[in-house]
Amino acid sequence: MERTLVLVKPDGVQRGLIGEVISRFERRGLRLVAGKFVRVSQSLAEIHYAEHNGKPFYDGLIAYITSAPVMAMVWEGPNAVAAVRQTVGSTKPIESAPGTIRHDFALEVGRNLIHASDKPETGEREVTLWFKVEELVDWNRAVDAWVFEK
Ligand code: DAT
Ligand code: MG
Repeated sequence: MERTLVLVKPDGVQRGLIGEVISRFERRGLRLVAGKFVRVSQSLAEIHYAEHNGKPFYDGLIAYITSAPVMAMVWEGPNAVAAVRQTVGSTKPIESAPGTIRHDFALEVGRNLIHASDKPETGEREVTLWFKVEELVDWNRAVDAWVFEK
C-alpha cells in the first residue's frame, strides 16, 4: 500500500487545524500509519527541504518550519500520494481548488498550512526520514474492505 508523509505545519498547529486535517484524510478513506507531534530541528528541516536550497524563499521556509511544533503523520492507501496532494491543493493557496485544505484555510504560499509528499519515491524517502520503522503501525481497519477494493 502506498504511503505518504503529511505535516501540519506550524501555522496549522497554531491555528488549531490539526483535527480538521486529520478528519479530511480519515473521511477520504486513507489509513493512518504513524503520527507524532514534534519541534523540527534545523538539520531535519534542511534535509527535508534540501531540493529548495538556494532558492529565494529557502531561508524563510526553514525559519517557518522550525518556528513552532508540527504534527507529522504517515497515511496510506491506493495512490495515497496523489490522493493526499489532491486533498491538500496547489502550493499557492490562491491557485488551490475550492474544497482543498489550502484553499479553505490559507492565503499565502509561505503560510500554506500543510506539507505532503509529491511523488511515491518522495513519500518513501520522507517517511524514512521522519519516522523509525518501529513507529510505523501495520494494522487492518474493520472498514477496509468497504474502502479498499483489493
Ligand atoms: P509543496 O509544499 O506544494 O510540495 P514545493 O515543494 O514546491 O511545494 O515547495 C515547498 C514549500 O516552499 C511550499 O509549501 C511553500 C514554499 N514555497 C514554494 N514555492 C514558493 C515561492 N515561490 N515563494 C515562497 N515560498 C514558496
Ligand atoms: Mg514539495
